[in-house]
Amino acid sequence: MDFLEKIITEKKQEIQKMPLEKLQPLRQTTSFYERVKKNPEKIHIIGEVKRASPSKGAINLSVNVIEQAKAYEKAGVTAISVLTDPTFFKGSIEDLRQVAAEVSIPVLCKDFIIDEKQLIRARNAGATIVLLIVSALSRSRLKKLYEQARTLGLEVLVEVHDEQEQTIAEELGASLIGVNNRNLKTFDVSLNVSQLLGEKQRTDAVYISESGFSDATQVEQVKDKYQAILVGEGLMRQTEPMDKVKELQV
Ligand code: IGP
Repeated sequence: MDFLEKIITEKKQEIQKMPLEKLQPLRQTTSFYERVKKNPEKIHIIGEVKRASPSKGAINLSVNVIEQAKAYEKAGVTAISVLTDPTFFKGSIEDLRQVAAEVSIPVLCKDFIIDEKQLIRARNAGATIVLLIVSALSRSRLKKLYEQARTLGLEVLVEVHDEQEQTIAEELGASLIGVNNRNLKTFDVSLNVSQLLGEKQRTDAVYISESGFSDATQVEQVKDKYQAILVGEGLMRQTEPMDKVKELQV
């Protein structure tokens, strides 16, 4: 079983125990899409709160998520991503709730979403963006969850890793398309993925290059084709995350 299959199996059990929450009001903020389109010159950064990962183990388990998120916001990130998976990433929906209560920019719920209950829970905790991973979902399920998320007023980051998945995201009409440089089945990371798919963009979506960024030279390599990058580990290992955000802002 590859990692993705493993996490989906685990996720199904997590969801069985998850109550269907009563819908709370959507947290109000200017959309990520609008923020990027209004300021197309700069490379936008999504700073991620990531305590651990299945490929790296512990990254920063005892991080103060509020301080971390505030530092990102102060340094000028356009949105904050919070890993909420407990089993493999040691995150929680409470991490997201705390962050969303303390910042005013968009917050992305980073999880393996396969059920509408997760969308409602994310929105109630203050997320305004949710992640849908093409390789984790059937096409019909992807379409259904995408529509449900949009109906809930959420922005959807549709994550892809190859050209076929990119076409699926584009045909879905996704306005945020994330190209993950990490293969979720093998954990291999390569910016070549972003460079290759960068040549194939066919929509006016905001394209986001995700994973593996730790210095400005890497950002230079993708900034012509991508309007944004998503950075986790590269910020979580810093004692001064603000300085790192500024350094990556090429
Ligand atoms: C961040 P990195 O290499 O900067 O820590 O990566 C982010 O892209 C990564 O956490 C991620 C992810 C995902 C995690 C991208 N897609 C899907 C869980 C699920």
